[in-house]
Amino acid sequence: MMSSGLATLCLLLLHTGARGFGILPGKSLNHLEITKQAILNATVQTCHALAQTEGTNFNFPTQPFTAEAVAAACSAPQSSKTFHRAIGFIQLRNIRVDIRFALNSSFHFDDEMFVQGRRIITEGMIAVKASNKQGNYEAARQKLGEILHPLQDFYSHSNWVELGNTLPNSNLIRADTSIGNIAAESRATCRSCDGDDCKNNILEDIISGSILTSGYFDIKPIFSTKPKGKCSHGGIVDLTSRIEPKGGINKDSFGSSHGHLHTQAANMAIAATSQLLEDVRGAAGDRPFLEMVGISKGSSKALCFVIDTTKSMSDDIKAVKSVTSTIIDNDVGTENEPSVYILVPVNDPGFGPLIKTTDSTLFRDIINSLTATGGGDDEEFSLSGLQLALTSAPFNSEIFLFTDAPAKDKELKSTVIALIERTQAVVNFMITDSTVTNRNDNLQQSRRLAVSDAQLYRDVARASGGQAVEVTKAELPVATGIIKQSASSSLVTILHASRNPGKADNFIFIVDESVKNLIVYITGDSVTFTLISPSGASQQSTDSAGSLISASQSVGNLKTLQLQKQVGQWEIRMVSTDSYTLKVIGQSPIGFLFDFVEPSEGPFGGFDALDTRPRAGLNGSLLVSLMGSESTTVTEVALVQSSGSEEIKGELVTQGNGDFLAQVNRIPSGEFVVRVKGRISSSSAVFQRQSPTNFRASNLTITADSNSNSILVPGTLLSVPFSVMSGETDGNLTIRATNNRDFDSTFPTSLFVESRNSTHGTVTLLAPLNTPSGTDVILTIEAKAPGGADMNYIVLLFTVVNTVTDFTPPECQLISLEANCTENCSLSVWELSVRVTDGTGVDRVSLREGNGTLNTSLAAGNENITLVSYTASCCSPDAELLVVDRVGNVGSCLLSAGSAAPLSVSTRVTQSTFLCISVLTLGLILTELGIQSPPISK
Ligand SMILES: *[C@@H]1O[C@H](CO)[C@@H](O)[C@H](O)[C@H]1NC(C)=O
Ligand SMILES: *[C@@H]1O[C@H](CO)[C@@H](O)[C@H](O)[C@H]1NC(C)=O
Ligand SMILES: *[C@@H]1O[C@H](CO)[C@@H](O)[C@H](O)[C@H]1NC(C)=O
Ligand SMILES: *[C@@H]1O[C@H](CO)[C@@H](O)[C@H](O)[C@H]1NC(C)=O
Ligand SMILES: *[C@@H]1O[C@H](CO)[C@@H](O)[C@H](O)[C@H]1NC(C)=O
Ligand SMILES: *[C@@H]1O[C@H](CO)[C@@H](O)[C@H](O)[C@H]1NC(C)=O
Ligand SMILES: [Ca+2]
Repeated sequence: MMSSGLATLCLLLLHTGARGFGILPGKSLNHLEITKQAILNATVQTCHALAQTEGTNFNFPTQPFTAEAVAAACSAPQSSKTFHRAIGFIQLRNIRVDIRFALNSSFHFDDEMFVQGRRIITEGMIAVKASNKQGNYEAARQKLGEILHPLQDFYSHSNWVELGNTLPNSNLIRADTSIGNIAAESRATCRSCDGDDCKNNILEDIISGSILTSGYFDIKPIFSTKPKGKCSHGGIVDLTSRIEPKGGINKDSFGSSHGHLHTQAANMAIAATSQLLEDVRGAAGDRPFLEMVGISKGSSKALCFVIDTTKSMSDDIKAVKSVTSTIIDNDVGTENEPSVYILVPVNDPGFGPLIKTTDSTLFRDIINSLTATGGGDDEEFSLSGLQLALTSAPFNSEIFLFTDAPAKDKELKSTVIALIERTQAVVNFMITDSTVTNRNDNLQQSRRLAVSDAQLYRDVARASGGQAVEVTKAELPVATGIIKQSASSSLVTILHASRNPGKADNFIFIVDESVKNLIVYITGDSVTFTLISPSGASQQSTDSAGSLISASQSVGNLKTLQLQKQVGQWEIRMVSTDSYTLKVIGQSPIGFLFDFVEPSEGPFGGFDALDTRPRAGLNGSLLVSLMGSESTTVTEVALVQSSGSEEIKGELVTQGNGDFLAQVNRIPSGEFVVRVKGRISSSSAVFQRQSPTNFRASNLTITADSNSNSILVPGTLLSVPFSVMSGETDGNLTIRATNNRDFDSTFPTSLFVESRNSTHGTVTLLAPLNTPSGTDVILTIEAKAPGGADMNYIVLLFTVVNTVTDFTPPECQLISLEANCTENCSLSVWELSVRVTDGTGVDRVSLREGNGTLNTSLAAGNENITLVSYTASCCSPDAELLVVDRVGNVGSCLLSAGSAAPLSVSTRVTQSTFLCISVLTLGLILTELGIQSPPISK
């Protein structure tokens, strides 16, 4: 236990100690806000450009931008939630750097670690681009968050701002350039200072010579790493600032040593972040870039099927074909169109491959070509198929698994549940009776899944907040109706509860003004209930003429009720002796997102998102974000026991921007859901939302090595050390490591641990040599306590990156230019052809500026050359080509019709009216012209 003295000290550090732009909200701009502003800006720019190319309207949102307003401006209001989540995830990975790598100066550009810091950024950018290219956006976000941290810190920790620069240092996002004139190790950079004098503590010759330096930092009092004469970071935590030369230069907040320059530093960090995002966008293309930040066309949801395709399933496949067709026919082109389609076929032996596409026609063709063969009436690899779907579907997806057979891979249950908790996916099982042919009389019989086999599916469904629908084959078409309802982009869960074993219980839920299309799902045999509306009217389940239920349907074990809309508190009194689940959903723009977070034990405070289950029985925190309306506030966050009525309410701390930290004094040991209540301020009405997912805590704590940089190099064995700390029990832990790519992996299957002590192990992972860059690898390490009742896991995300040696963008070479532009520009055209070449190959050529016609073709016999022809009206005399190579190096070529070239430097470059330069060269030229002045060495 932490003593209260230590706790107080930590609190103090929270307010004063954060290094890098603060990670806690305050008046100064912190990493969270810097990151968010830049992402909002880059998203607006991208949507604006897309609207221009697509010829649609674009209305700039009003400043300051909000996620809601930007999503709406992008014509994707239904992406609001995924946009929020993407920004939040990138932010949390950014501030994690302060927690995991607090003392590694390379991650903060401290100690003049310029080369090392830049390497983190540029190597990370390669991984981000590779991930985007493979459509692995979560991996891209993770790496993006990690590298934005050092990029932003540069402007606070170095003297870039003090040198009088007004633009970001674009060389930090290029691997093959000079970062600037870096101070030699022996060169003094600061003098001791006191009070106001500290504004000018950097030596004059450093400033006048445009010499780049950064502050030294150390929390160890005795052995300082600060060489003689060097600047310090400054502040209470940095002990080097008490050694000559005393004082510091950081601009982390207004209260910092150089706090008078905080605003400049923070604004430049925003601009630098925008610039990095712009480069990532150039490499990805506009649509994939938007996907990366969580903005998609359509519903922002996946339509995801896992289908048993063994012989007995032909009726089921027919139902899937029909529901897929209906969804595609009704929703394509509307805001309910799934943004991505996923299919995992399961057969025997084996399962997969996973098919993921954004092309609805292709998906329909694939579904229509499914046939039911093989497998007999054996058990199938249904959980393996589900695991594959869970590692590929976007966060919060709804997955439908169709089968009539028991799972052959029951041991994967805990892994699947771990992945459900991490992705908050909702898994619905559509379980049909299997038809078996009796050997003796050759007659066909319908056989229901054994209760114990069905229970596995029920458990997984319940954990995810989904349903295990058990019907006959003939009833299936009716049951698939719930798939259509789940397609709505604004689906919210108002209540989800279950009782196993069944018992009578009363459930209360609040319906607010914003909720439409209120639906109640009940699964269970022989359930009866009484519904009581806010006005006090009641209706029994047996009463079909009541006024509260506008429509109801019963098929197999599933009952669906459509409720009349009445705002206020409803009650449903359930009576059943069999197990049952109750779920109330609706459509509303108001929703919430949350992460379990843990206060950092490091020197800088802040909190980190957990990749594991939280600790059982101890206090814990949740970071909750509200979305959908700017005028909502959280009034209550509670952890509600899933199978009982115990509620643990959290204490709320506002974080600004609609975020709240909820601190509970105990995380329950049993399954629980997260319920949020809040107020819509305009109407002071109360709303209620709930996580569909059931969460569990654990007495085991599992951590994995934070030094690994989440990159997997094909052919190189990666070791992932992990440790597990036990609670009160001792004995042998059962360990298992699984990954979504089936890569070779080793791990200890059993580890002995004493109570309250920890044990260590290592998982190794090997990606085969031919693995493409950008492949994402999701590694789940599980530890089961002796007896198997308690389990914890950690889910780690890696990106495969092949070694990159090409850091140069493609180059353009003029082949021909014909421009007969006359006085009246509308009567004449200009045309040119250009050869675009690159060492590793040209990936993409697109038009960034100009409204002419662009045609590209591969040069015969050389796939590293792309031929480009461009024709435009003389009224549009300038154009810019965006040229991207296969590893994502982004360059640009300026094209011009005539002698009125935009830059007078053109002749210096090509001796013609045609100007072709990479973005990098452009930077250098501008520098030479004194337009921008990053110090250049050599
Ligand atoms: C800091 O991080 C970099 C990049 O991951 C790594 O190469 C270096 O070894 C780390 N330094 C220390 C002292 O751990
Ligand atoms: C917004 O992004 C554009 C394009 O990348 C950039 O030119 C501009 O400086 C950015 N604005 C801010 C405030 O960073
Ligand atoms: C954790 O340990 C406590 C005390 O031994 C026990 O009551 C509780 O059930 C355990 N929690 C879990 C999730 O196993
Ligand atoms: C743990 O496993 C080891 C090796 O398999 C075995 O010798 C030992 O008896 C086990 N301990 C317990 C408490 O089960
Ligand atoms: C905890 O385990 C370590 C080895 O992993 C051992 O050296 C230490 O004595 C153990 N502590 C207790 C209290 O059992
Ligand atoms: C420019 O003028 C020449 C000579 O009149 C003609 O052959 C050529 O097609 C013209 N080019 C364009 C792009 O109009
Ligand atoms: Ca290249």
